[in-house]
Amino acid sequence: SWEEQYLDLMRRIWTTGDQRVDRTGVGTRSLFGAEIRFDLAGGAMPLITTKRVYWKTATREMLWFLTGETNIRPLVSQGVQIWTDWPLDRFRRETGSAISREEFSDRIVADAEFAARWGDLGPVYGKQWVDWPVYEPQGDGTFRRGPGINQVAQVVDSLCNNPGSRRHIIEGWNVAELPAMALPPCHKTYQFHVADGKLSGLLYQRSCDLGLGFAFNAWSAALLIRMLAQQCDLEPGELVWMGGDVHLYLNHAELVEQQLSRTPRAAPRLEMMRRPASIFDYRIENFQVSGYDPWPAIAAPVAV
Ligand code: DHF
Ligand code: TMP
Repeated sequence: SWEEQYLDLMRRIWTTGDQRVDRTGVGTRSLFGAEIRFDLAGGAMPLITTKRVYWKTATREMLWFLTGETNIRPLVSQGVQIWTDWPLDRFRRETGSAISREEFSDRIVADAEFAARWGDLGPVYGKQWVDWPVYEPQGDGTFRRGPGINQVAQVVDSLCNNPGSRRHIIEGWNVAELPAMALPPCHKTYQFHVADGKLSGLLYQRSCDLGLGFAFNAWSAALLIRMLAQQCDLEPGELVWMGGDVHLYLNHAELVEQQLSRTPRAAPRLEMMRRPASIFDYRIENFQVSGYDPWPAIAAPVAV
């Protein structure tokens, strides 16, 4: 099964991965270059069963990307805290404050001005996906900011009208804007492919936290395929996940041990309850998961 591919990769990295002190100082074991494939036929989804994964949280994050928003406020307002640690870290560093995570996220929700000042991640995924900046030459050696490019809308258009294209790509890696981002994109490139009425998608992830981020990234990539397929009247095909630096943090020993001792269960299915007018009109209540019977959740620290 697909989850066995994932657990095999986890075992291989934990036992033979190259150990180094990474950017965060936590330390990882790492392997370079990996592929995992998942068949989405019949509505099946790559949702890890060897621990409970909060698919609604990951779905809310994906819907947030599609709005083009880069401020964590709409996420935090929905109780989604997966991006809170980075703005919090910056706030503490720049102000010397010892504010707690709870206090910080309460303030992000309560105070719009505070959120505007401290809650933004910079031009990350959402911004690049739906508003990639364009600079138009003015003929006198200067450039003016033109209307941004909506890559997601362009991909919907090309999938519907030119399905055989080899250029269905959504790219997050805007080299010029990397310095302004809280984190350079991890799930940086999505490519789509239509064959036989089926839509497949490939995600290239340059850096993968196999214990924490991966579960979200695999779910979200499949979700994006499902939404695009629905918009273009295609059947879901395959998700091909490719990892560059795939690693396990050294403080995830407990998680690794637990997950490797558990037997995967059947993949759940995702039902989409409505077909919105566009890819940008999905709501959390449009998604329903059935047949998800995971092992218990495993808490693990996130390296900031
Ligand atoms: N940094 C690192 N070191 N690893 C990541 O996976 C990561 N992911 C980012 C940003 N930076 C990162 C964005 N995505 C969690 C999941 C995804 C995510 C960030 C954090 C996370 O903490 N998951 C927990 C709790 C989930 C919840 O709050 O519901 C989990 O157990 O899955
Ligand atoms: P890096 O920028 O130094 O590679 O650190 C980013 C870390 O976050 C790395 O452990 C990978 C992890 N990550 C994911 O696995 N998935 C994600 O979606 C994000 C945003 C980060």
